[in-house]
Amino acid sequence: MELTPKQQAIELIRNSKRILITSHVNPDGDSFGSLIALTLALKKLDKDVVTVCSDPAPEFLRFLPSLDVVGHELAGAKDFIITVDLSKTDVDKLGYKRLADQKKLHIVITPTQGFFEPQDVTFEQGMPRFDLIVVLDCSDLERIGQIYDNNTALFYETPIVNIDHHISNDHYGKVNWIDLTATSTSEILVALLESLGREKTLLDQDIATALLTGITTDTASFQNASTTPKSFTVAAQLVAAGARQQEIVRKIYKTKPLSTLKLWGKALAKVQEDNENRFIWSTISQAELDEVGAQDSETGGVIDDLLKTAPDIDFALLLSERKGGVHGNLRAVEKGIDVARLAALFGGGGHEAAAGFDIPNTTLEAEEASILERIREACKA
Ligand SMILES: [Mn+2]
Repeated sequence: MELTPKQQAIELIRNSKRILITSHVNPDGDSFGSLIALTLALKKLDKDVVTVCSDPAPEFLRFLPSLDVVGHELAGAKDFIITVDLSKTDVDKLGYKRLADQKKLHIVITPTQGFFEPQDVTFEQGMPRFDLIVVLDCSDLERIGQIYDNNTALFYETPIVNIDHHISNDHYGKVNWIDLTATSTSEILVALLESLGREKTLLDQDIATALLTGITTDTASFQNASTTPKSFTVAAQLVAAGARQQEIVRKIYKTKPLSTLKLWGKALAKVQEDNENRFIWSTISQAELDEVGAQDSETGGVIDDLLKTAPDIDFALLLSERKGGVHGNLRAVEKGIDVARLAALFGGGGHEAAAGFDIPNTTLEAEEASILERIREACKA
């Protein structure tokens, strides 16, 4: 009988010793929650784990336990091997000397007798340092960012387990565990940890807190249309395992920097509605971000906390200027509205209830009207 993706993922993880774990750029609560949870759990299983994300955690996630298990650079993904032919003479001593001023390293080989010659020495790249790569919450490999760009060969040479809940996932793994009914990757990981743990539970207070953070942020506190009975069951299980739910709510929803509140003011003052196509939209320009001293990442909350609360709409759209381009954020309010389909019009992706897109090297002024026009056309189609 053929194994399910879940069973294959579990087999691969069980049989691997050195595991690299990563996720997407612009990380959110689900990517960091799942990165931390899987790292801590695999360490309990005595796996040799390296976890990296191309970008650091945004400010609102800095309360997460064991945040420092996630690095930002992948150093030495492969060893460099120097081979010395010992058929003429053997090695008596081996040492090295670092020439700091010349940025050089001398490797000193003292023979037992005679001498070594250049032709006795050969070089090669070692095997990748990992048996397995687990990519979390990431619809395609490019979304991993510089960790992928700088180590492309590693990603081709090493088997990948791809665990995600986005409909736009392009199945780049050897094993693709894509559960579209899950609210978040963190929710999928609860099932993974249950199976990996076998006789004793891997869940502890920190792991449960990290996973509940992912579920909470991806469902906007269980408000999104994607919230299912199962997500409540899983959340209850995590709270029972010691997840610090009040801390999550306090840190994520009740602590807003003044800059975020000012930004909300700007966005709210400009909300417009399209009654015919049942959506609302607003914009945040780079000048407004600068004026209130807010970071790009603070725009994310605007759509979840404010725009989605409007009555009688199917979805909300927020357009913001980010990194020299225009970023679109879409949220479904009514169940059955698929905003990933709208994001795809602009080369973006996501899932039914929440999606986004980026149009590089442009401004709001240049794009706003044509974006709205294409979205209206798609609404009518
Ligand atoms: Mn997610």
